[in-house]
Parts: sequence; structure tokens; C-alpha cells
Amino acid sequence: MTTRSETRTALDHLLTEIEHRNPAQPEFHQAAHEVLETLAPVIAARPEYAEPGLIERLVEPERQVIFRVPWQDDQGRVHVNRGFRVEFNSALGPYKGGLRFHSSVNLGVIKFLGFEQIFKNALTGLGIGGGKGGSDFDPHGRSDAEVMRFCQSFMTELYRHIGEHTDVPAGDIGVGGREIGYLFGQYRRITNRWEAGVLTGKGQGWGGSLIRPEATGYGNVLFAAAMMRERGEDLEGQTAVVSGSGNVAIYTIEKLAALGANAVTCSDSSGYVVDEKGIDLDLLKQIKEVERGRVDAYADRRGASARFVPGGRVWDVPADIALPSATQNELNEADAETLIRNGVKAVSEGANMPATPEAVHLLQKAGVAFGPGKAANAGGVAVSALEMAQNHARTSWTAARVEEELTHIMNDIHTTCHETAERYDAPGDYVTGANIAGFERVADAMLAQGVI
Ligand code: NDP
Ligand code: 2IT
Repeated sequence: MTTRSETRTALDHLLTEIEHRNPAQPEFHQAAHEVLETLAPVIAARPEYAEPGLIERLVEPERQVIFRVPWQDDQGRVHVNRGFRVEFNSALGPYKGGLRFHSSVNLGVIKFLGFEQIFKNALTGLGIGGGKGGSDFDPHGRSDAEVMRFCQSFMTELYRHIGEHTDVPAGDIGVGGREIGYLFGQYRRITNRWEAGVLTGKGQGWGGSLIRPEATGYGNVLFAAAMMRERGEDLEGQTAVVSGSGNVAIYTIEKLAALGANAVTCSDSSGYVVDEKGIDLDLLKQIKEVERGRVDAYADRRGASARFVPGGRVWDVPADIALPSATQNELNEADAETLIRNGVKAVSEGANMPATPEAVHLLQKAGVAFGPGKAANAGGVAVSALEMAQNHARTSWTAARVEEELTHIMNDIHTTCHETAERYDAPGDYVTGANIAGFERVADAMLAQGVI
């Protein structure tokens, strides 16, 4: 019988090896640390998980594809971007996870996202493995025609690696309905197949699921509400700070309002907006979804209640709950101190890995309910899996039905994380609960399926 401390030492050795074998991938190292550092109790308690090679296989992607993406801008100039698809783990189902188009994308970023996705997808309870992809292409300021040519070139390589039973991409930063449309069109053209289940986040007239655009933000608010219920409170009357102003942030703000809370901020890479009256969602959607503009335009058009703070941090605005919904490592130790000083009760991650490890530690130590992204933002991929189910059955469900399923799934994830944390002597620690519960499901499937 291995003890927890022996297991911890073995995991520390493995983490050192991961750093050596995957140089210059700090985000992947961070994600691996965050998961492996919480697994000692479950590995010590269940000897089958100590089988040599299990964790080593879990941290090594099954397949990594890197390819050239050449495209021409509107002036005829040729650009060369790099495309990625990391197919991390398919023990539970086809690889599933989004595509990110952002200038910061590199192999380490895609591997961190793909690694997180394995456990997140396991937590949904649905049959989906983990993968992620994207490109260092920056869509900001590009015309629709340029984005279309880029997406067509990207898919001209990606199509050979994906399929409804193999690997099913969706959106992430920089990839929304417009991009999924262009990607789907090129896939259909190259393969001569109407294979709706090859991509999720499709338009509603051609195979998309109702509530998929809303699902990540709505799901994160449902997770935050469940954490608050655990503390004997609800969201009614609470003030919220939200970062980002893209897909996740917008539908987070919408669901907060529906549950009686008031989101007073949003942001983008230029700075943040604080609006004392609460964010006017129609105006924000018009600027971000229709005009593809910047958040300072919101403050200009909203009037006296709103102001734009260039380069500032939303975490400086006092609030009861915080929902980081932009990008990784956007909430650091100093931000956590500010939130705690201002009396924050819950932090729920809409983005992937937005809080640094130091911030998470401080928040948990201060008794703040902390919902890790792989649990709190799982609603998006869960509804993607429901989109795949509808595509497979050649049917479409009502918005009410999808939202009801989403609500069940988020409440189940909350309960699973909460109960798992208690079972492993970490009551209230959703990080440990999410990691162990996700790990158990993937590890059981990997052990049953042999050394592959
Ligand atoms: P969008 O592209 O729709 O929006 C991203 C938002 O975050 C924009 O406001 C963007 O501002 C801001 N942002 C991105 N990168 C940075 C940066 N480096 N610094 C400051 N601001 C930044 O993406 P999503 O809303 O889809 O994704 C947001 C987060 O949620 C990501 O972490 C993603 O991985 C995660 N997520 C998304 C899911 C989905 O279904 N879409 C599901 C689960 C998680 P700007 O325009 O200035 O770059
Ligand atoms: O990070 C994520 O979970 C997503 N970007 C959504 C993935 C998906 O396949 O819907």
C-alpha cells in the first residue's frame, strides 16, 4: 500500500520530467501541476491508479498535429500562420474541444487547454474525449473575406484529422458562429459529406443547437449559484464583476440578470468598463457581436453611469462575486487580495485557468468559494455534446429542453465536485473535487481499455 506522501513524491518526480520533456510550455506545466498536485489522495486510496504508466499516458497527448496555414489578405499579400490540433485523450469518446484563434496561441497553450478539456469533458458525464486546436492567426481588424479565406485554408489541412466519430472541434477565443460557418462550409466542400456532427456551435438553421451560444456563460452562473446555495445564499441582489466581453462574458451577464444579480463590469484587452447601473446587454451585444468594436465605445454611448478605464483591472471594482471570462492568468495574487479585501464571496471561472495558482490558494485560504474552470465552464462543451446527439438523431430540441438539460448537468457537476472533495478530506475544495472526479472517470476507462 503506497502512502499519500510516497505518492506525492512520485507525482513530483513526474512533474519535473514533464517540465523537461515539454520545454517552453509554461501554461501546460501550470495545468499539469494544478491537476497532479491534487491526485495523491485518490492514487493512494485506489492502488489500481498507481499502475506504472497510467499518469504518464494521461499527460502525453495521443496525437499532435501542427500545420502551415497560408492565406491572402484583401491586398493580395500572403500570410503564413501555424495551425494546431492536439488530440489528447479519447478514452471516453471522440476528441472534443474548441479552436482558438489568437496571436498568443502556441503548442503549449493548446496543450494546456487540451489537458483541461479531458477532465472537464469527463465531468459532464457525457461521452466525449479531450482535444483542442487553433492558430496564432489574429482575427482583430480582418475583413469577413479575410477570415473566410483563413478558415478555408485552415480546414484544408484540418479536415483529414476530424470527423463526427473521431474529433469534433468547436469555438473558443476568436472562433464564434461566423468562423464555424466558414469552417463547416469548407469541410463539406472537401469531403462531399453533410456530416453535421463534425463541428459544434453551428448556426441554428443548419444543425446548431439552441442555447449553445449561451451555454458556457449560463452554465457558469448556474455553477456559481450552486456554490452560493451551499453557503446558504443565492444570487439575488448580488453585485458581480465579469471580465471579457466575448461569448462567455456576454451570456454570463445575461444569466446573472435573469437570476436577479447585477453585473457592473466587462472588459477587453484595451481596458474595462464599469457601469454603476449594471451592464446594458443590448448595447454591449450591439457593439461586440454586431459591430465587432471595443469596450470603450460602450462607455461613450451609455452615458453618465459608465466609464472606461484604459488598461485597468476589473478586479479593482468591489463585488460579491467574480466571474473571470476572458483568458488564462488574468486574475493574479494581487487581484485576489483586492477581491478578498472587498469582501468577495465566490469566484467562478468562465475562462480556462484565468486565476493563477497563487490567486487560487489565497482565495481558498480566505474561505471564498472557488469554482475551477473545468467544472464551472463545462456547460459549453456539455451543450456541444447535446448538439452532437441532436445531429446524430437528425432532430432538434427546444430551447427549454436544452436549458433544462444544461441546468441538470451543471447541478450534477457541482454535486459531484462537492461530494468528491468531502470524500477525500478536502471539504469545500472544488479544485480537488473536480480534478479527482474527472480523473477517476478517465482513468477507469483507460485502465479498462489497456495500454494504448
Ligand atoms: P471570445 O473571443 O468571444 O472573447 C474573448 C474575450 O476575452 C474578449 O473580450 C477578448 O478581448 C478578451 N481577451 C482574450 N484574450 C485576452 C488577453 N490576452 N488579454 C485581455 N483580454 C483578452 O472568447 P470566449 O468568450 O469564447 O472565451 C473566453 C474564455 O472562455 C477563454 O478562456 C475560453 O477558453 C473560455 N471558454 C470558452 C468556451 C466557449 O464555449 N466559447 C467554453 C469554455 C471556456 P479582445 O477582443 O480585446 O482580445
Ligand atoms: O473550453 C471549452 O470548453 C470550449 N471552448 C468549448 C469546447 C466545445 O467543444 O464546445
